[in-house]
Amino acid sequence: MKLKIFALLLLCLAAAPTWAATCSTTVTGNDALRYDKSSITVPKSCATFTVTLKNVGSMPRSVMGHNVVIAPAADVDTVINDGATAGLDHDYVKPNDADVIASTKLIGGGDSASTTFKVAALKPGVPYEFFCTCPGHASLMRGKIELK
Ligand code: CU1
Repeated sequence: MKLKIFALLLLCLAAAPTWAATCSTTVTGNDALRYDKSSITVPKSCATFTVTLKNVGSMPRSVMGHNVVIAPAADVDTVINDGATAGLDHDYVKPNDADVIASTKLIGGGDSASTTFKVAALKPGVPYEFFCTCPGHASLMRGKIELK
């Protein structure tokens, strides 16, 4: 009996690290206009959350650049259009765009970039998405942000 309790205690201790929320994630983007994730879970218990993008393709930023931009689902089209106007020099994101929660730089093959945002910026009940604002990419490079 005592041995069983001891074994259970050991199991609990082994599981302990999984209790802490992970406040970051990595997403890859490739030359076929694909992220490796269709959704990103952001734990409510995190103060901040970091998304790292790795462009695993081989083409330069001006040809097959990718970024990760996070915005309310309702504002995605506006953010993409404003980004196209802002152009490559601004990573296809309008400077100080109030609709944008977070955005990485636009990166080419072999590069990586991160963005960190305050989780409190995500309002409960509002659907958010992550997407690439390089013109034409978001039709394939788009996923959901899930606040949990
Ligand atoms: Cu892209």
